[in-house]
Amino acid sequence: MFAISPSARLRPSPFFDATVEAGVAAFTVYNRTLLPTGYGDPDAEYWRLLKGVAMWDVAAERQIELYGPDAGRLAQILAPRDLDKCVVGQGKYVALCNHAGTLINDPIVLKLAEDRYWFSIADSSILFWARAIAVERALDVEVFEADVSPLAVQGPKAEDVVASIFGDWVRELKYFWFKPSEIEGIPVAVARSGWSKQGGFEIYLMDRTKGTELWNIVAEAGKPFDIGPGNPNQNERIESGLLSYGGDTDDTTNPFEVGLGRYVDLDVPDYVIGVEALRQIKEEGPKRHQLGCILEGDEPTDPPSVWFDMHRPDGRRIGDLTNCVWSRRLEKNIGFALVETAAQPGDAVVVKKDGKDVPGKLVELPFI
Ligand code: THG
Repeated sequence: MFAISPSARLRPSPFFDATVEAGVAAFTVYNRTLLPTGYGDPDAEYWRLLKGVAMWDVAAERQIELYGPDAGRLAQILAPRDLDKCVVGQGKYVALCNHAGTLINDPIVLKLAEDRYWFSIADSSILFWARAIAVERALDVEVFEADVSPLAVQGPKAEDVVASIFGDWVRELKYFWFKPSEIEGIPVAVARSGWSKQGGFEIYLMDRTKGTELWNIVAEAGKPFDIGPGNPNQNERIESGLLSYGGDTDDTTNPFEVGLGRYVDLDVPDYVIGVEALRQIKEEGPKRHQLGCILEGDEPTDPPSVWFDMHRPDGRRIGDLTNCVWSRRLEKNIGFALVETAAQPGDAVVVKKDGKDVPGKLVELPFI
């Protein structure tokens, strides 16, 4: 294999040393940050998330901060979702779009104060976007990347672990809500969130010099629950139907095509970027939609993560299989189909994969 050369452009995660100590085996690059993708035992990492508790470094989900008198106004201009009733301490999942209604990121928006928001972003450069819009709309707001790094604790036992560190108040947190806190002098915010359907929390580290300390506090508290390291788990998130922006979307994807329509409010004011295009797309009906696809055969295949052409059995191309993983619960290879809307659950398809025609069937999402 090959190594990735360090550079000042490739930012370290505050948890980097701790993940190396924990035996990290692979990284990807996300928001110009190294993101751990495995510790060498994918079976154990999967079942730990399903049955117990896993902790993982998601410092790569960077926080774009909007700070100043017009922060709320800028947040609403950027987000085609009604933020009017969003209160301090609340987070909302947002389908960020450009003027054409094309998805450009899918952040969680956290309201820290009336004049302070974080956009906890997926992998695209929202800093430049938000700054440009702020200037174009003559807003009184600063836009910068806050050096704040989420550490995920996920799985059915995550709540017990996080409650044992911070107290039982974390059990009352609603989904995507968060609260600033402190542990052994380390400033954090504790949120109920995370990129899995197994439940859990994200601890946002606000002092980057304390990454190893925070990692060790969680690892220690998790010991009675058999905690171990994990990663944003592709197998679980595909079974659960969670979207990967940039993984399952391309340069023309709109929110309605990939199941994010339920997070779009079309009655926000016209000044919200993309809303006019989104209304039109909604009226005309999206041209593609996202379904599940179950492939024939029971030989596990896991990434390389590339898109595969998807056809009808008669050879006509209908779209793409945007990912493909082995489902340990279904014991099948599964993936997301991004296909023309005429293609429906139950339809037979053929996937052009590894030089072969692999038969498959379209199904509703989520798989499980
Ligand atoms: N953590 C943080 N920021 C992030 C991500 C993260 N920003 C980008 C990306 N990941 C956001 N993606 C998602 C997508 C879905 C969910 C969480 C993050 C999710 N959705 C639930 C669902 O689909 O059922 C609930 C959504 C709802 O009902 O509002 O959990 O991982 N910090």
